[in-house]
Amino acid sequence: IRDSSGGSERTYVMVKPDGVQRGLVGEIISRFERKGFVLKGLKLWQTPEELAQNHYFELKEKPFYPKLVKYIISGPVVCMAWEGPGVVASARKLIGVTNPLQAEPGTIRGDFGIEVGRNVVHGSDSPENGEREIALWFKDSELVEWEQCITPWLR
Ligand code: RTP
Ligand code: MG
Repeated sequence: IRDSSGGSERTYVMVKPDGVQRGLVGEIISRFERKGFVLKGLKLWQTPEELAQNHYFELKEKPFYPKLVKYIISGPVVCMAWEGPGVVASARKLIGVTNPLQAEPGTIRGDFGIEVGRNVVHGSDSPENGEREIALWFKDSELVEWEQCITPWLR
């Protein structure tokens, strides 16, 4: 739908079941919002197992894959599509490295986690995967095309 060569790109961010249970949804949305990215899709829902398997298909051979899928379907998640220049890499920085014990303070995982299997949040690792994951988790009708009026104050 959108030409990512135009300087803007999209990423898929998800508050994982532990983040939802712990009441971190607002905190996490807030960090992306204050950074200046634009929210294009948002929903809370219970993930079907097949979707979780599809989302993590690249990790299918990893020993932790079955536990990972179980974790992702263990409770509701909050799905987000965020847009902005460089949003994929920037979201990964805001989120922090995979293992929360290694993640820098100030990052979401660095501030809120201690366990790699309970690392609070997901972010796409490339613009291609951003588009793939947004298409996987959202119907077209759940994504809203809108312009943020404060953009001139940001960039
Ligand atoms: P994510 O995809 O969730 O944003 O995380 P990531 O890119 O930082 O890490 P990735 O390698 O894609 O792994 C996906 C998720 O699998 C779980 N994991 N467990 N050694 C382990 O037990 C292990 N390694 C990875 C984590 O929940 C990780 O976020
Ligand atoms: Mg990943």
